[in-house]
Formats: sequence, structure tokens, C-alpha cells
Amino acid sequence: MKKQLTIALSKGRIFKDTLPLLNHAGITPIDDPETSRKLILDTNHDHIKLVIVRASDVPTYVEYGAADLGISGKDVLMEHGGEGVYEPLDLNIACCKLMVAGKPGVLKSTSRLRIATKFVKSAKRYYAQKGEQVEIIKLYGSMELAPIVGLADAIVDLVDTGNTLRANGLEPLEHIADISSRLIVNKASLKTKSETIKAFIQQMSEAVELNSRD
Ligand code: PRT
Ligand code: MG
Repeated sequence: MKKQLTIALSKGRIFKDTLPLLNHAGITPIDDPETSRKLILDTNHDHIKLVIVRASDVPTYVEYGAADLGISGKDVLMEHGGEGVYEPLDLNIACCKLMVAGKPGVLKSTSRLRIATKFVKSAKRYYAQKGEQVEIIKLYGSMELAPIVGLADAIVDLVDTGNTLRANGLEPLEHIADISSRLIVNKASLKTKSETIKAFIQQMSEAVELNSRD
């Protein structure tokens, strides 16, 4: 008998990009999280359920076993500290870059930078590796505003098309990391539900392969 599988993911771009992968694996949610208020979505398989949580909460649900599996941006995993979960598969979806951004020339004209970001750990690690002393200011969103109003010299944020930066008179200045979403697995679940989870990982990896050819 197939064991119950609970998969945590966030709505928005991760859900949108995950749907085709799940479809490749023969899994279809019964409800659409963008229109439904349900936080637990049934699928066409009785043993597979999706739980819809905040993107930054996905690793927590998986680490504590409230979900067996999850789909999470590498940016979120880098902040969470990935040690609590297995990360067996790069899904190659929701791709973007973690970058330093600011007004042109700001990095040369400022000695001790003030950096606003919600990616505090990643920013600290980046500047520590460069051996550069900076001051980090934690924000929860709308980072692009910080350099405009003088809260910070630069920001560390995710960049995809660069349109958001451009619209605010900023530009990408330094590349920190390439970001994509990863399949993550609870460590205990991998032992107790080994066959079901390994089969799921296998199906998802075939889906990623097919996805890259579309
Ligand atoms: O909103 P909430 O607090 O629930 O969480 P979240 O904002 O982390 O969730 P969501 O759904 O916005 O993002 C989920 C994941 O998508 C992130 O963790 C990333 O791994 C991935 N991703 C991929 C992105 C982007 N691309 C992206 N462009 N996440 C955010 N952005 C934002 C970026 O922060 C900036 O504000 O889009 C803006 C830049 O986009 P461009 O195209 O203008 O450059
Ligand atoms: Mg968001």
C-alpha cells in the first residue's frame, strides 16, 4: 500500500511552476490555491496532499515533519540553514539570481556600505567571504525603496528580469548566487516512507528532465 505523502509549497510563482512537474508525475490538485481558501489541497491520488504555506515557512514544515516533502527556493533554504532537511533534487523552476543592487557607482563611492535585505544570513556570508565590513539592515520587503530614501547604500535581493530595479533607478551590481527551487525531504520520512518517497523523487526528476526539453 502507498503511504500518505504531504507536500508543502507556496502559492504564486512556485505553485505555478510546480504544477507542470506534478502533472508530468501524474499528480493533479483538485482545487486551485489561487481561488480556493483551503490550505490543504486534495489531489487525484488519495495518498497525496498539498499544504499551502508561506514560501519562507516551507523548510520549517518539512524539517518538523508536518510535511514529508516541500518545494522551496534556494534563497529560502540558504536563510533557513539547509541542515534540517534533505535536498535531493534541483527542480530548475522559479529561477532568478541573488544580487547586490543599488544606484550606479555606489559601491565605489562608499567606504562602509549599509546593506538593506531580507536575506541577512546570505548577505553576511557573502561579505564575510569578501572580507568586507558592512552594516546589514533587516527588511521584510520592498527592499528597492531603501537606497532611494537613504536607508541603505545598496540592497541584496532577488533579480529576475531586472525590471523592478530599473523602475526604481537601481541596477544589478554584483552576483551572489544563482537561485532555483529545490525538492526537500523530511529526514525521518525518507526512512519510514522510503519507497513512496523515492518513487516520487524519481518521477519528479523525470519531470524536470522533460520540462527542460519543452
Ligand atoms: O511573499 P511571501 O513573503 O509569501 O514570500 P516570497 O516573496 O518569498 O514568495 P514568492 O512567491 O514571491 O517567491 C517565492 C520564490 O520564488 C522565492 O523564494 C524565489 O526562490 C523565487 N523567485 C524567482 C523570486 C523571483 N524569481 C523574483 N523575481 N522571488 C521573488 N522575486 C521578486 C524579487 O524579490 C523582486 O522584488 O521579484 C522582483 C524582481 O523581479 P524582476 O523580474 O523585476 O527582476
Ligand atoms: Mg512575495
